[in-house]
Amino acid sequence: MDGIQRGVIMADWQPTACILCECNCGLEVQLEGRRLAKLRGDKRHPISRGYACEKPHRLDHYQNGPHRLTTPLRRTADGGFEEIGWDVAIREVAARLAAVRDTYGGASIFYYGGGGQGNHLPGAYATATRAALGSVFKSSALAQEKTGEFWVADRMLGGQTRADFEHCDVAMFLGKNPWHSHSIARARVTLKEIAQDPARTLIVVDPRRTETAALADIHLQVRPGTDAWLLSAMVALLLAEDRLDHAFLAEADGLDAVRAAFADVDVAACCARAGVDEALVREAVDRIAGARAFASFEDLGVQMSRHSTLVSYLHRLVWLLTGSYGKPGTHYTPTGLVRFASGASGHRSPVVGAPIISGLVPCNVIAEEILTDHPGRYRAMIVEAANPAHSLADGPLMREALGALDTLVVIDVALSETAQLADYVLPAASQLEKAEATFFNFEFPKNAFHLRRRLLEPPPGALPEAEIHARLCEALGAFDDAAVAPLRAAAEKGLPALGAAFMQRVLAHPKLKRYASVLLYRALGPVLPPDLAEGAVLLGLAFRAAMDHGPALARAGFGGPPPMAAMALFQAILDAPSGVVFSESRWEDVRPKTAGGRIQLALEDLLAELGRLAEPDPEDVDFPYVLAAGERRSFTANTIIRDPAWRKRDRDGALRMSPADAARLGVATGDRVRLSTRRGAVVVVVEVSDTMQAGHLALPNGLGLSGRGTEPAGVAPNELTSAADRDPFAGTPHHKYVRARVEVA
Ligand SMILES: Nc1nc2c(c(=O)[nH]1)N[C@H]1C(S)=C(S)[C@@H](COP(=O)(O)OP(=O)(O)OC[C@H]3O[C@@H](n4cnc5c(=O)[nH]c(N)nc54)[C@H](O)[C@@H]3O)O[C@H]1N2
Ligand SMILES: Nc1nc2c(c(=O)[nH]1)N[C@H]1C(S)=C(S)[C@@H](COP(=O)(O)OP(=O)(O)OC[C@H]3O[C@@H](n4cnc5c(=O)[nH]c(N)nc54)[C@H](O)[C@@H]3O)O[C@H]1N2
Ligand code: SF4
Ligand SMILES: [Mo]
Repeated sequence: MDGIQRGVIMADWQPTACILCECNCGLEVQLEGRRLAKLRGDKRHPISRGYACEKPHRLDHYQNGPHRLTTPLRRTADGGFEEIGWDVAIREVAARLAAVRDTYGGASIFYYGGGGQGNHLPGAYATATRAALGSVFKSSALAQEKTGEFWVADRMLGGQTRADFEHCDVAMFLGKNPWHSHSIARARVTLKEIAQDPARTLIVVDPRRTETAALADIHLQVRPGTDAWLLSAMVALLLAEDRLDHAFLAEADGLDAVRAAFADVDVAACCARAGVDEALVREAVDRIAGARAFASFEDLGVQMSRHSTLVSYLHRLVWLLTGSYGKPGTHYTPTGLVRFASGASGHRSPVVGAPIISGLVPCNVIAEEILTDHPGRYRAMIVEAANPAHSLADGPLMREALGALDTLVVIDVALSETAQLADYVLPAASQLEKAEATFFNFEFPKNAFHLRRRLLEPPPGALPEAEIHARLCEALGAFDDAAVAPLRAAAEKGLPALGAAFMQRVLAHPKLKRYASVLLYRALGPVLPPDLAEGAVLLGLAFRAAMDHGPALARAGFGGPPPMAAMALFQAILDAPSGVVFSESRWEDVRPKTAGGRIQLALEDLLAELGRLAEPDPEDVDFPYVLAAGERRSFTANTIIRDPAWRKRDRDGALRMSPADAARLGVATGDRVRLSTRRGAVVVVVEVSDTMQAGHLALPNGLGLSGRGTEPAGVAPNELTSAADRDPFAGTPHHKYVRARVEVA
């Protein structure tokens, strides 16, 4: 019996999932008391199929680290915290936020977060609390990475896209290192398969010879921040040599405008500016244009660098001009359980007037929207499952802004950098102490959803977010027992009765519909198995999915009228501890969802930007290096695990630098240097790495944490970044392009 170890009886392997990146690979865990003693990939998970990287084996540092909070905290007059009971906490938080709402309006209550890499149910329940408070504006990490891409994708194709790397013959990763950062299912297996097959080509665009680049057939080792030039050259070559898929482009508008805009692009000059050999660029273009199926993924290396929104656009031109859309091995719009992003909303933020894309205020303007005497400023904030004091640009400015709020409420498992600034900290049950899930469901044609079951009781004093939001709504008087009682009675009779009561009593009433998530939790939660109670909201989400994606759900076995399909799907989610395939789409149904149903190739505002690329970069003699502030490495996971002891290697998160720069400065691996930018300065340990090009520096993300449960290790990258350093269209930060200087410490 392999279940008996050191005298402790271990339970069987129990299914759960990894929470350290968006892949959420299925895991199996053996518990030893409350310890996550053994972890392995879960072969029954429909997407990861047993795959897991090295990181989750040390997940116990998340579950049982010294950072865990077990009682609500209230700020004291002397600036410290005191422990308070839940009743007091809920009553006071509700009263404080209601007072802000009543004095300044609900629009002054800002919501940030809602989930990280492993937990999206908090955001679903928070919709009810936000409705009760009249909160209008919100944001999350997506508004510092993906909103530029969302905006472009929405205008060109009417929806977000992902790529099918399993079936492509030419793959490209643009500012993306999936060997470490993953984001695609079973990344290392897929990368090796492409690399080892002589009939397939792997192209990597990255200034650093990353682990992924080392596997590539073609590594376009751009100078940092020059992707706009490289991609302009690629598009210009496709046009000049007529390597276009004309049959495909018959369904697209704007080709002539694109042609005209690229007529003057000087390919040789662009390649020179990007620092890449023109012959290699031509070879890459030749492989892409000649591909049977081309799949490509852009990520932070370009989305957090100069011209990021323009690059998202040029990137799409490369794959649309070659017809790489709507065929196996190319690009598609996933059939999600919830709509993940919705492009432009046309709204603007109240103070700065920044564009709100996919409902999210750009992260880089949040501090500016607080630190002002503008009447529309944010005065209170709820932060849930996010750590903006650490993760947003310009840490010092963010801390000042969070400190200037009338009320800051933080819902977290740890006393994070953000929680340390809060007026109230509400301790959440960990992601193994409640049912939890994410909406990072991007697979195609079969797509899967995984509701993980609770494996451990929360410690006394910590509550699941569902319960926290239900209590806050009740304290705010959002609804009363009379609204819940008939739903509860129906739930006790079974799902069909609840479904009917829910449609009739909640969805048909605009006032109650806003509280649907929490009403479902109150009515259905107690009837569900206790390890699935927080999954109640999924019934409502399944209803929406059934309305939006009937045929795809039916192909996966959830047919019939939407209410029937929704209930069958919900039941299947409850019954599948390792996840369930919920939709099956068809490649022939991958069609642009733009207003006219046609692909829009010409985005005039972005085409106009091309002209600006001819301008020379001013030399920056004071800050001659380019710093990538926030690289993904083997043992980084944003700030989800706070104890540096979890990292087997690179505990202090070294600053990577090229051998040439190290020689010039006279430093070696292990030495300390002073790294400064216009915003700040830190002292950091150096790692000399021949994967770096001269003039380029890289710091890992997620380090430099402070406070209870952590020891000093590494530096916080956003002590060095500036909020003003952002994309002119989407407001996303230039974290990968921070001008810097290095001196021997
Ligand atoms: N191990 C680990 N995995 C993670 C995470 C984690 O914290 N740790 N976080 C998850 C999250 S939240 C995200 S968003 C993803 C992000 O995943 P990635 O975007 O892959 O992560 P990064 O390492 O930040 O950046 C990718 C690459 O961009 C390159 N780069 C830097 N500057 C430039 C440039 O100017 N041009 C180009 N073309 N490339 C450039 C870097 O050298 C780096 O290899 O990772 C997820 N996965
Ligand atoms: N300079 C620089 N800055 C960056 C980046 C970069 O590359 N460079 N990357 C950016 C990117 S892509 C991202 S995604 C962000 C990530 O930054 P954030 O979105 O701010 O999130 P995390 O660091 O993942 O913090 C998650 C928080 O959730 C808490 N938590 C964990 N489990 C639970 C739970 O069950 N319930 C609750 N309520 N809380 C929980 C953790 O303790 C932690 O405080 O960082 C961004 N910041
Ligand atoms: S790939 Fe991501 S989700 Fe999968 S095991 Fe690694 S860190 Fe966890
Ligand atoms: Mo991210």
